[in-house]
Amino acid sequence: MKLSNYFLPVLKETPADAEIISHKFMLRAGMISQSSSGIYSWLPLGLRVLKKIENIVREEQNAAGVNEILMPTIQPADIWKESGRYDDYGKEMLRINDRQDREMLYGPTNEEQVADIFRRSIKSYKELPSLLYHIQWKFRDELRPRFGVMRGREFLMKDAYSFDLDEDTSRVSYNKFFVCYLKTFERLGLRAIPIAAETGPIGGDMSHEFVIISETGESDIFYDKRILDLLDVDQELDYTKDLRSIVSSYQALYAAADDKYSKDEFEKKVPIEFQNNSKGIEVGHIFNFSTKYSEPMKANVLNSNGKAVSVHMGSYGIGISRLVGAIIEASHDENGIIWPEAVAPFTVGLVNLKSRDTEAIAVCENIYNTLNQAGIEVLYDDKDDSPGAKFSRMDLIGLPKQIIFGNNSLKDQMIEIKDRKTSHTEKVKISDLAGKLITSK
Ligand code: P5A
Repeated sequence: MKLSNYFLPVLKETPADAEIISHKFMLRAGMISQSSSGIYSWLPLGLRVLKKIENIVREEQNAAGVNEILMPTIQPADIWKESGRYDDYGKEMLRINDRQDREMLYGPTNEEQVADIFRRSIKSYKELPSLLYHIQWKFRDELRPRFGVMRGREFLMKDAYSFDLDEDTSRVSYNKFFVCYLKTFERLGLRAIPIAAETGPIGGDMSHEFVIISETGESDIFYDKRILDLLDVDQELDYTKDLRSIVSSYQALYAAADDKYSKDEFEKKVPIEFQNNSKGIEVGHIFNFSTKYSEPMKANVLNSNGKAVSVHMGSYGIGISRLVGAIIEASHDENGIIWPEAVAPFTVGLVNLKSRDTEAIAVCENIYNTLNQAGIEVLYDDKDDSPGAKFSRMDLIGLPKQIIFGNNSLKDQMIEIKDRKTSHTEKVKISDLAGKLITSK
C-alpha cells in the first residue's frame, strides 16, 4: 500500500477527551473515528488490526474444533422472555420495535439465540458435544462508555457456546476453551491470566476472566505471581486429550477478581513474596451455567435411555475490538504504538526520504514491488513530507520494521532497517533486502 493513496488521517495533537494511551494513539494514528458516545467507525489502519486479531481468534477456535456460524445482530424479544432475562437485562439492552410493533433488540450476547438454534436442530445425545461460535457486533448501552474501544457501546465479540449431556462432559468443553484461550492470547503477544470471577448477568456458578495486567484496567485483581510462569503454551495442543491437568495447574494458584477476592484465603494460600494486587483489562470471559437457559427454553436431548434431558451449556467470550486497545496498552512507548508482529497492520514501513528524486523514486518502487511479491505487507511512505514528519508518523503507527531509504542510499546501494521495538538499526544491501526480511520473519 502506498501512503499517497492510503486513508490515514493522523493527528498531531492529542485529542482532549481521550484519557488513556490506547485511546489517544488510536485516534492520533487514524485508526478509528468516533460516531457517537461509545460507537466508532474503523478506518483502514484500525480495521487491518481488527481483522488480524479476528483471524487469529478464528484459527484457534477452528483448531479446537469449534464450528463457525453467524447469528444476527437483531434478535426477537420472545426468546429472552422464555429464558427470563428480558426484564433482568435492564437498561443495558437496546430495545427496538419493528413496523409491526414486534419487540426486537440489538443483541448484547447470544445465549438465547444459540439455544434456539440448538433446540430446533439437535435431538440426541449422540450428537453431543456441540460447539459453535460466531464473531459479531454486540450492543450494550453501557452507563459509562469510556476509554475508546475498551468500553464501547457497540463492540466486536467472539462468542462461543458449548452443549453437553451432563456436568462432567461440559467441564471437558470448558477446559477446551480455557486452554484454547491461553494459546490465543499468547499468539496475540499477550500474557493473559485466568482468574476466578463472578458471573453477573450471564449466570452460572463457574467462570474465569482472562485479564492482562495494566494500570489502565478496570478490574482489580489479586493473584499468585507464580501464575505468570505458567503462561507458556507453545506445545501443539491436542484437543482430543483430557486437558484437565493444564487447567488444574492454573486453578491451583490463587487468582481472583475483586468481586471474588477473599483477603483471608489470599493470605493463607499465597506466600507473601508471591502476593500481587494490580489492575487488569478483561479480554476474555468464560462461563459454565449448566441448564440455566436450556431448562426454561426446553433445549433438550434424548439420553441413552430415551429420556429427554436439558443440555448443559457454557459460553465463552473474547472482546475482539477491546483487544485492539488492550494490545496498545501493553505495547507502546512515548512515540507511539509498537505492534506485535502477529497483529501489525503492515509488517514493514518503507520510508523514502528523497521523495522528489526520480531515481530514488524508481529504486523505492522497485523495492516496494519486490517486497509485495515476496508476500511481505508493506506500507510505502512515498509522500513529499519532511523527514521529521515521516519518522514521527512511522513511529506513531508502530509497524515492527522501518526501512529507510536515505540520502546515501542511491550512492552506496544500502538501506537502513530499524526495529521499532528495540530501535536497533542495521544497514543492508538493497539487493539483499527481501531475503533478509523473509529470513527474519
Ligand atoms: C460469554 C460469551 C459474555 O457476554 N456471553 C457470550 C458471555 N461475556 S462478557 O464477559 O460479558 O463479555 C465477553 C467479553 O467481551 C468484551 N466486552 C466488551 N468489549 C468492549 N466494550 C464493552 N462494553 C464490552 N463488554 C464486554 C470483554 O472482553 C469481555 O471479556
